[in-house]
Amino acid sequence: MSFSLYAMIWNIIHKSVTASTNNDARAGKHGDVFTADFQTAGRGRLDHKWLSQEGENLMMSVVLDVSSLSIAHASTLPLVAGLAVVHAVEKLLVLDGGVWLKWPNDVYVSGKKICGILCERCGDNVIVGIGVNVKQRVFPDEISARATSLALHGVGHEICKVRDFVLASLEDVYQLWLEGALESVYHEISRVDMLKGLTVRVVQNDSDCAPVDGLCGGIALNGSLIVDNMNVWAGEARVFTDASLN
Ligand code: BT5
Repeated sequence: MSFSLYAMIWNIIHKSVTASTNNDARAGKHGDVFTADFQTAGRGRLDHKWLSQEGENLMMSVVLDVSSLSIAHASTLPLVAGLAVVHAVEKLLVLDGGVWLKWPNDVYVSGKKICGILCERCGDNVIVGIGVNVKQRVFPDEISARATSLALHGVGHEICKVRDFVLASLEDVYQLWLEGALESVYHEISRVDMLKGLTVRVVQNDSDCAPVDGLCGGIALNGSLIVDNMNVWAGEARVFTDASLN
């Protein structure tokens, strides 16, 4: 397969059932896109599970070669992927201002999660695993209060259409980001930053580090979350009211 970094050719490899498309993508090369109708062991960050009804949602893992980039540059790819999904969902839902990027890389609509992203480094590549809830209307009890889908917002798109919108957005944002146009990418990230200006608690991934509470100043250019002038690099952020922090 031939490709140029500046004109992506996506190579779609589909399975009906797999353990995790992120596992499949370990054998992939730049531009490969692994998709599945069902994952028997869909994963989120840490030990979290990704739960998705068979044939109802988009599950895909995109392989991108980042070997020519600095570690600092490559480490902001999860946010770029999140922004690409925000742009795609904005187009699919035609909801002005209602689609948000929740640091580090979830996509929310009306306070509920519609997409989760899991980026994993594998040699020269980053595997960008993207789960978007498309047709599912009923979710398992443990996530039903927090999950939403395109269908629950009244749109009945086919999964392959959602895939193509996400890949087109990813190509646009990825190219800007590759060319080093970080300022314009971050201008957009700032526009859709769900936590900016809210009081948050961030439970850090490193369990030796205490949770960080405070006013969120938004996502920094280096990909960290600013909380009370501190940079938090990895963790799970929750929004609190002032009262609940006491
Ligand atoms: C994520 O992790 O949100 C990343 C999810 C990535 C899924 C894709 S699907 C294709 C590829 N293959 C994989 O195996 N994974 C990727 P995290 O931020 O840790 O959030 C996980 C949490 O989201 C879970 O603990 C649940 O609380 C919640 N969750 C699980 N399934 C969900 C769903 N379908 N919709 C909304 N929330 C969900």
